[in-house]
Amino acid sequence: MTDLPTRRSRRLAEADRARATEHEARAAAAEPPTVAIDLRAPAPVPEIVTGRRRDRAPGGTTDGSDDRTRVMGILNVTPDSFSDGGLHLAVDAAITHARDLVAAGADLVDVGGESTRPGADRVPVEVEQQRVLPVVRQLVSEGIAVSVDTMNASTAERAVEAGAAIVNDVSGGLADDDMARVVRDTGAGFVVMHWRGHSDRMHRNAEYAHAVEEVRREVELRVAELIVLGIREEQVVIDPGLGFAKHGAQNWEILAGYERFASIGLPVLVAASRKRFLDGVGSAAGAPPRDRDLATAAISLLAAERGAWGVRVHDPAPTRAVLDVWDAWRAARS
Ligand code: PMM
Repeated sequence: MTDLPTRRSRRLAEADRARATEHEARAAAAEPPTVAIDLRAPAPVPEIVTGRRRDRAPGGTTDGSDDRTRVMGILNVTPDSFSDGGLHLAVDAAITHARDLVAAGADLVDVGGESTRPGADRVPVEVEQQRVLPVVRQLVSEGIAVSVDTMNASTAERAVEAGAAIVNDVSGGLADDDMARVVRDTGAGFVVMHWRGHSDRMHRNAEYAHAVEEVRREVELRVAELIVLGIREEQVVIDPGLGFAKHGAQNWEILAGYERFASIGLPVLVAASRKRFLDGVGSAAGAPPRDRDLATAAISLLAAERGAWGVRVHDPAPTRAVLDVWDAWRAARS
């Protein structure tokens, strides 16, 4: 007799093992799918998004209980933005300009490293981050509220880690599949702009039977998708995307239809500053974009009067002046 297994007993053992593996595979396949439940408390949403703005104007309330329209100052750290491209490309110049924006009345500074003007090419994400992250870090260290204007999830994530309160994404999360996760996990504010494609093709996409209703429906749908992906309503600010896949007159229709956007029930950002549809309105036709700041301020006032959450402007001074007038007017009424 020997202890060595016979060929037959080896075959039987192999057959047993094969049956066991098959059984395990069948059991695994039959198991119900597991659902991951995130038990972490949701990250708090910054107050600049949800809360009331610090009182600054004469005639406003002193208990901090007003909720006036926020002024978002534009800081394009780019060589090619349509109105200020190349002016603030160096980190020092960008930081100096951000301080000027705040001194002129901006409540927060919107830092972007990729131009989205019609026809603009995409910028490598590393270049975008080299432009914006040092600026975001410095501004945050000075106590300045910052939003980051980006379509890239990794830039958004790093900027929020550096202290940015808001992600301002002109694509509303459509350009990068990972954006919704970043916004959901960080609790950052999220500006969801109406978008129909990248700058190289946005003019071809400006086809509407009824611009206001179609833009409204598309914004509402996008927000619903984001909510399904786990973003909370209180994180969201909507923006109809003036100048993005919209021809001149369509932008005026959108502004005139402001209440349709407000009726979605979310805060609204109006970003008309210096855009081409303002050419010749309140300034000479063909004048440089910076000559459109008075027209921009007029739109800021009309938007604030309708309760806009914020206005996004290149030069906060005229906008701050008209908003202070509106605050004094309101204060006298109540
Ligand atoms: N427009 C530009 C860039 N970012 N962000 C939002 N939310 N809305 C806009 O309309 C918008 C934006 C266009 O370029 P600019 O920075 O020179 O204004």
